[in-house]
Formats: sequence, C-alpha cells, structure tokens
Amino acid sequence: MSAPQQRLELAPGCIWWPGYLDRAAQETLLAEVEAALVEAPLFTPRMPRTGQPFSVRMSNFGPLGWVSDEAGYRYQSFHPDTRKPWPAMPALLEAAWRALSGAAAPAEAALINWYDPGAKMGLHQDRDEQDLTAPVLSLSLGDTALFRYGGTERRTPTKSIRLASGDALVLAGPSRLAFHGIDRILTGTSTLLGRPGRFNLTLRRVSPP
Ligand code: MD3
Ligand code: FE
Repeated sequence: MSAPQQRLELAPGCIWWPGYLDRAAQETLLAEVEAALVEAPLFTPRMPRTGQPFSVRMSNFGPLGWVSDEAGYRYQSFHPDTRKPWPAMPALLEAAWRALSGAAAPAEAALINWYDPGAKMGLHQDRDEQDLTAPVLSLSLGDTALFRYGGTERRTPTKSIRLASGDALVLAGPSRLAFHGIDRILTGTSTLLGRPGRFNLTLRRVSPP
C-alpha cells in the first residue's frame, strides 16, 4: 500500500485510487484469497427464479457473505455448498476499509468475484444491503477489467474505465446506487496470477450501524 496514491473522483462519491495496492500488497492479498478458497471454494451463483448460472464465480470473507440462487439474492453466514462459516476477513482488507471507506463500522462482507476470460457482469445496482448509506469498496487483482458505470437510473448514459490489478474504487453517497457492470476482462494485462483471469473483492457493510 506504499505506491504513490492518486485519488480521482469519477462522479460524485465515486472515487478511484489507481494502483492503491502495490505489488507486495497484491501478492499478500492474493495469497489470502487463494487460502480462503481452499476452505470456501468458488461457487456458481444462479439467477433468482430462473436458476440461470452467472459467468462470474464467487466466495466470501467475513461474518456475512452474498449468495444468489433460485430463492433470491441474500447475505448469509455460511457457504451455500459446504454450509461452513465464511473465512475471516483478512487484516489487509480491514485496513483498506478503514483507510478508504470513511465508514464508522467495520465491513461485514467481502465478496470474492472470480472472472475467467469471457466472464462478465451485467449492468446492475447493489441494493441487497440493509444499510444503503454505507459505502462499498472494491479492490482488483489480476487482469484488467473494462468497468462501466452510469447513474441511479438504468437509462442514464454510462462511462467506462479500466480497473487494473491493485486499483481501489469507493462508491459512496450518490454513487452508492449507481448502475454498474463488467463488460470484459482484458487477458494478458497482469502477471500477478500467472494465469488469465481476475479477482475482484467487494467490501460491504450490511447491517445498520
Ligand atoms: C458501483 N462487482 O460485486 S466492482 C459486485 O468488478 C460488482 O466484480 C464488480 O459489481 C466487479 O456487485 C464491480 C466495482 C463496484 C462495486 C460495487 C458498486 C462498483 C459499484 C456499488 C455501487 C456502485
Ligand atoms: Fe455490483
């Protein structure tokens, strides 16, 4: 986390910190993610009602984890396949949350998103949290992603940026309910993982303060 830090406000409340994690911090975080995935393997979320699988696979750190299946989107304290509690939140994530979120209460969930080359995430809003006033913090590892964000209505025009390994993005205030998604992964853009693909870690406060 000792890289030179530049803060860019892309939209009101949408703050981008390119290269927030230096290479050593990215390697530390990657090792924590790989260790967590032994205990809490990536699962394939499914769309509510239709059961259509996501192309992104997921796991979580922390007391609560985001899951999705035919029954709906929700936070729960255990892995949907193993039924075991999620692995503990790594110290590095707690530190990034304290440094960047501005939230008084700790994050409760860190969603791990895994993008194989070809995976994408359609334009959506994050509104499954009871506390919609708390910011969201995203950290990227591995190949660069083409990230798209708009406004609080689906028809608002969108802009795109490339989220690279080590980048942090904070979504607060008016940007907290902005539509956003991942159009594609640009393979061959990072040497961190030693294989194509991308992890995104998304930290959230779920319960009211
Ligand atoms: C803008 N993840 O997990 S991170 C998600 O790269 C999600 O995996 C994407 O969207 C990913 O829900 C994007 C950036 C991000 C995360 C949360 C947001 C942008 C956001 C919440 C509100 C607005
Ligand atoms: Fe999202």
